[in-house]
Amino acid sequence: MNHSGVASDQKPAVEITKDRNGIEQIVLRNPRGASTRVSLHGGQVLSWRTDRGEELLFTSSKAIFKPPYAVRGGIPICFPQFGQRGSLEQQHGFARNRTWVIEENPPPLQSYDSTGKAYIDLLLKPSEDDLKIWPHSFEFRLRVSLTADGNISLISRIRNINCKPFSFSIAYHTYFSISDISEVRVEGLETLDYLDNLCQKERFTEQGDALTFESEVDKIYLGSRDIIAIFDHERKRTFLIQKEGLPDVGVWNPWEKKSKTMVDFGDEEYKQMLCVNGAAVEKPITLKPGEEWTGRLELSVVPSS
Ligand code: TA6
Repeated sequence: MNHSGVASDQKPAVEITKDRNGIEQIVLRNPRGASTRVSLHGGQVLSWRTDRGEELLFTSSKAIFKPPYAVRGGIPICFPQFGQRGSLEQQHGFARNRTWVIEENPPPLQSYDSTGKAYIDLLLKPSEDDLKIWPHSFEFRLRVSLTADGNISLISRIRNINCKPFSFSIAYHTYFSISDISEVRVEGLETLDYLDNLCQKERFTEQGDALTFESEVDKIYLGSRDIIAIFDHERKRTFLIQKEGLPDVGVWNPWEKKSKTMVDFGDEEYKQMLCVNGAAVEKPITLKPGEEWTGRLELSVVPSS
């Protein structure tokens, strides 16, 4: 048995590697062979594979894997803002463009926990330059886990270590890999109000049917239930999004015209992806000095007819 408590012919539960730019990545595996891969660039989940090695998250073939770009795919962490044009360098904040570190407590090469879950704890703190553009000291701890069933969970704990309150927005900008955007429907957002980014964030109310897609969509659904389902009819599978502390859900597909304007996205790739993002956007979260916020997202995939 090696130090991770895994038979020597098995790969370790937690493995630290590097990408082609020398940026550290952590691979988490479960005993059945499912895996997920997280980059220290942005604390971004880049891959989530089934025990048969099937990739469940979308990453563009034109993605740029080095700063200052966020990788176009996986699960970028949008913090401390989302969809705001203005002071910060990017509309979705700087967390996804920063180098995170591995928290050594407990040691990262820990084997599975008692439930067969492999996990890694990452930490982001603002640099001096970050504090110049966003003058609020924080500690952002992110635990990425892969369960024995092959589900991934992201638990964010954001603590205000400032001497005055601050507010933030957050989104897990999740790129799901799908068979064909015209074969997909989303359930759990019916009848909710939403802000439409294609209509100057004007507020509308969703109709009573499941969402299907025939054109560009860029909406933030407000006050949603804590479980959303994405049915991929052709692949006969359903993604389940379970969340806590994330009242809103972003839904985005750039469709054909917008795709052609994105250098890190293929012209036809809109057909194979859909973003459904657990978020807290409409009402930013305010933390008093010393206060900590926790937000959880768990993704699973189940067979469906
Ligand atoms: O998820 C919705 C959205 O705000 C879209 O408007 C689009 O800009 C997308 O995020 C991607 O943003 P990014 O900054 O990653 O290119």
